[in-house]
Amino acid sequence: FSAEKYNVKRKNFSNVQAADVSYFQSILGNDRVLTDRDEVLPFNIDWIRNCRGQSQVVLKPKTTQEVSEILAYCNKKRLAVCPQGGNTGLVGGSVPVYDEIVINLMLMDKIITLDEISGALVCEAGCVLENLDNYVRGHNLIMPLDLGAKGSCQIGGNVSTNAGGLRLLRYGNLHGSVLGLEAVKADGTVIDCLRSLKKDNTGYHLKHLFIGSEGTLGIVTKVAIHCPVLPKAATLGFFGIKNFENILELYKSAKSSLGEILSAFEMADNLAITQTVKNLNLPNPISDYPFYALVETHGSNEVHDGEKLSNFLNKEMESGLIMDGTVTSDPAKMQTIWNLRESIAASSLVGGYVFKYDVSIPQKHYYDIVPMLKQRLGDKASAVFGYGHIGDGNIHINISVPQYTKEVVSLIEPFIFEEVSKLKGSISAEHGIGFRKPQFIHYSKEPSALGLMRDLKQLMDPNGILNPYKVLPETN
Ligand code: FAD
Ligand code: S2G
Ligand code: ZN
Repeated sequence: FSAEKYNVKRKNFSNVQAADVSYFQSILGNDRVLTDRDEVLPFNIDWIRNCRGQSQVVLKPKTTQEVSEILAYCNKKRLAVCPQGGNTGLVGGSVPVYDEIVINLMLMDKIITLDEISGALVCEAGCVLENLDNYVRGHNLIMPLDLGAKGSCQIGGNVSTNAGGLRLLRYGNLHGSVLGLEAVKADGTVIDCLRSLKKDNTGYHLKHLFIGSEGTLGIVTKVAIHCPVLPKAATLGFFGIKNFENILELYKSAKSSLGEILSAFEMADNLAITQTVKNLNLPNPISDYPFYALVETHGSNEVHDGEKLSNFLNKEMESGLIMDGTVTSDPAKMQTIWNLRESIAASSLVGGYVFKYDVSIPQKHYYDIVPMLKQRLGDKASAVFGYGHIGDGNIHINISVPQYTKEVVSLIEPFIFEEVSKLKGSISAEHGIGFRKPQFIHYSKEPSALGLMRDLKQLMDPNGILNPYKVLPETN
C-alpha cells in the first residue's frame, strides 16, 4: 500500500460505517455502490502500478445532483473522498492513499450540446476523450487535445490535470480551450460557470481554479470546451536525427518553414523507440537512429501543405538535419506512427518497476538530464530514456529498474528536481503533482504562491476531504 511505501500517516477522517453505505445506496441504488473487495481493487491501483490505496467503497454517480448529495454528506461526516476519472493519471493523484471513498465519474458521460458555428461542445465530465473526438469529428471538428490515454481518460480528468498532450503546440492548453465548467464543492454547493462564450470578462475567472486542481478544490461535473475545425489536410513525418542539437535545429526550421500548419513536434531518443518496438512488438517504419522526430501538419489545402512540407523535407535532407524518414498523409500510416509514439509510456510497464518524470526545461537544455541520470544510475537502471513534447519544452524521462528500492529512489530524488530547478524548469510540466510530488512542489512554486494555494484550499474545502495527501505538501 502507498501509505506504507511512502510512509504517510492517515489523517483523522471518519471510517466508513454500514450506515454510510446504506445512505449512498439510498441515493445511487445498490449497483452503483461498489463494496466487494475484488470489485473495488482496480479503482485502488494507478495506471503505472506505483500506488495502491485501501478504499472499500466506490461510488458511481450519474448526475450533478447525486455528486452534490454525496459530497454534502461526506463533508458533514468528515469522510475523505478521491475523485476519479479514467484513472490514467501518472502521479498517484487518482487513487486513494488510505480508505478515501472513490467517486468515479464514468457514468456521467452524456454529450449535452454542440454549437457547430462556434465549435463549443458542452458535455459531462465522465465523457472519454476518444469518444468525444469521434463525436465531434462527425461534425467537422476535433478535440483541442490528444494524448496516448485518450481511450480511457475522461474530459473531467483532463481538465483536472490540465492535460497537455501531443497538440498543445498548435491548439494551446486547457486554460485557453475550456470555455466554462460546472463543479461541486466539498460542501455540495454546485458552482455553475458553464458558459460557452469565447469572451466573458465579468468578475473573477473561477473556472481556472478547477483546471489543474487535481480533484482537491471540487469535482468537475460538466465541461464547455472549444473544438477546432477538423483539418482538411493532415500529414505526419517521422524522421531519423543524428543528435539532439539537430532536433532543436529541425524544430526551429519546422516552425519557420511550416509556420501556421505545424500541429505537433515530438522527439524520442533511440532507446525510447527501440524499447517500445521490442516490448510491445510494434513496427518502426524507419531504421535505427540516435534520435527521432515526429512532425505533424494540420492545414486546409493538400496542395499548399504538400508543397510546404516537401520544400521543408528537401531542404533538411540536404542540410543533413534529417538523416532519413518517411512522410505520409495516409490516415492508417499516420496512426501506426502515432501509435508507436503514444505507446512509449506503456513500454516501460513490461517487467520491473518504472519511475516516470515529466519536466519542462528550456529547450536548449531539454535533453541534458538524460545522460546525467544514466551516469548517476549506472547499472542500477535497466533503461533510462527521454521523449516528449519539444514544442512545450516538456521531456518525459522513464527510468526502469528491476524493482522499487529506497536506494534507487534516493539516487533520483531530489537530484532530478534540483537539476530541473537549476535549469529554471518545472518539476511537473503536464501530469500534475498528485500524491508523488507534493514534497517537491517548492522547487517550482514560491512560498507566497503556496500560501495562497493553502488559503484557497482552506476556503474551498475546510475539512480537507477532497483528495487528501495530494498536491499540497503537509504542513508539519
Ligand atoms: P484520473 O487519472 O482519473 O485523475 C487524474 C486527477 O484528476 C486525479 O487527481 C483525480 O482526483 C482528478 N480527477 C479526475 N476526474 C475528476 C473530476 N471530474 N473532477 C475533479 N477531479 C478529477 N497527460 C498529459 O498531460 N499529456 C500526455 O501526453 C499524456 N499522455 C499519457 C499517455 C498514457 C499512455 C497515459 C497512461 C497517461 C498519459 N497522460 C498524459 C496522463 C493522464 O492521461 C492525464 O493526466 C489525464 O488527463 C488523466 O485523465 P483521467 O480521466 O484518467 O483522470
Ligand atoms: C506522453 C505519457 C506518460 C509518460 O507520452 O506524452 O505524457 O510519461 C506522456 O510515460
Ligand atoms: Zn506527455
